Amino acid sequence: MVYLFFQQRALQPMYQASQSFHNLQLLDNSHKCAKYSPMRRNGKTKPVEFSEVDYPQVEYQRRQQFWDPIRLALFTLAIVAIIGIAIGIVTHFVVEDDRSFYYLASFKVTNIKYKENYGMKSSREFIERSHQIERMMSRIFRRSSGGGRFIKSHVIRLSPDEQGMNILMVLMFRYPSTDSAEQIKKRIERILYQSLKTKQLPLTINKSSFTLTSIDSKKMRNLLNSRCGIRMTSSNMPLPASSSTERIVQGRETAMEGEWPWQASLQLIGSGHQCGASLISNTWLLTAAHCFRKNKDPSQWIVTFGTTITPPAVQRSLGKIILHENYHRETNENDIALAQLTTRVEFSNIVQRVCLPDSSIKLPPKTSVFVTGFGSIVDDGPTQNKLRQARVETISTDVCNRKDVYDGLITSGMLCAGFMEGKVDACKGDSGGPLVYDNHDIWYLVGIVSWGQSCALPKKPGVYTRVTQYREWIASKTGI
Ligand code: 4AZ
Repeated sequence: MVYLFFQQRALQPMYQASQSFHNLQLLDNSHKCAKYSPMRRNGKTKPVEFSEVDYPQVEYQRRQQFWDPIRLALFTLAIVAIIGIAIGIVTHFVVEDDRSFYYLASFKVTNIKYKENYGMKSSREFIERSHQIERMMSRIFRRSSGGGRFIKSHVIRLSPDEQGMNILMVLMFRYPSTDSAEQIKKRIERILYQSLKTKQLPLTINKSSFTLTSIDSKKMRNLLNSRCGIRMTSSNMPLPASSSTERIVQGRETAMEGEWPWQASLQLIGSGHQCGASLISNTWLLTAAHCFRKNKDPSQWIVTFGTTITPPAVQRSLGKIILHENYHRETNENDIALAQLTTRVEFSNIVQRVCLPDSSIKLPPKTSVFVTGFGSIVDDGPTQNKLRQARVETISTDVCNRKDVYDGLITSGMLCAGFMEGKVDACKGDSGGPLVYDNHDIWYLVGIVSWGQSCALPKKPGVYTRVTQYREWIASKTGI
């Protein structure tokens, strides 16, 4: 195919030249042809005249001149080079195509004592310890010779052991699809054992306890599903942290399916989208209490997941609505509610739960957080069919309570986020939806869109329900 294409292109100009400029060429070359011509009249050289019958003969001679040995050699060389490059490209994309390899690693660490809170995945102790282990794995594999092959690791479980504690984690790599899982396993073990010998690692790993098992992507996803707040692309790759967006008012449409897999849309049958909500387990959603002002009857509501309202990726009905007992519509205090699905949703790359933060977690002012929703992009505008996202920053309660801002209306159960200059904000229809914080690629629900004076006005940032304040209330109603 490649060869034919080249040949056609190489010969085309020659034919064109000889055919289009037939007459002109014959006149132009007349002095050269005359030299060899036997036709002389009156001792004078006459221009050679060719009849149509002579033409193929001339063309043949011209071709013979063109294909002298050097040209022929160069042409053959070029063809061979092109075939070589084509084979290289095909090999690269077909044979050398990389694919993901997943492993379950289990090992003992002997220099750390197990703490009871390690059993709770949302505890600060579990989070900090798992980050330390994941960072260590990253150091081991990223700095090794095949460093670019390591994608990431996730701790699945920390459990007690007489010598310290047991760690169970998944490791993800990308290698050429032609490599076997066994070959890669040997490579991984070699890198790890080498690091145990030569690197100063913060954790003492008992080498003889180390086991590595190759697992498929389904098993890997099931294992990761035991953890919240993880985003994956459809090809089972972890999604990178969102790129910052400068400008749900002045935000952008969400780029990818699965970017905000906990986002839900709460819809009143017959009236469409009303509010956002966040998935916190297979059956529970967290949202704002004010979303149910119009209607508290669960049978009148449906819930959808996915980046568009129509068509939805997944749809469920509601079985139960629990409003906070102390929700006050006049002051917006305790603007939080739970909604339970009639049937559970299975976690996938598109539907996933967000992590609830430990009640002790505090975000300093100006921390980057993301708000997402199907709300309007201008005050009093229509609902958006495509999910939108915006990066905003946390604002301290002291600043938010200033006379020129919200003049003391912000209570301990509220959190302000946005920008003092306005411009980027949640708006009508985003209510009940998530404000999330990324901690080492694990996403935490830190706020619920609650209220604000209009949208995106200067000195009137968005006000969110402070989720950490309601951690015990959520646990008391759901057991989560
Ligand atoms: C609303 O009406 C609403 N700018 C939500 C968020 C904000 C204002 C109003 C914050 O649902």
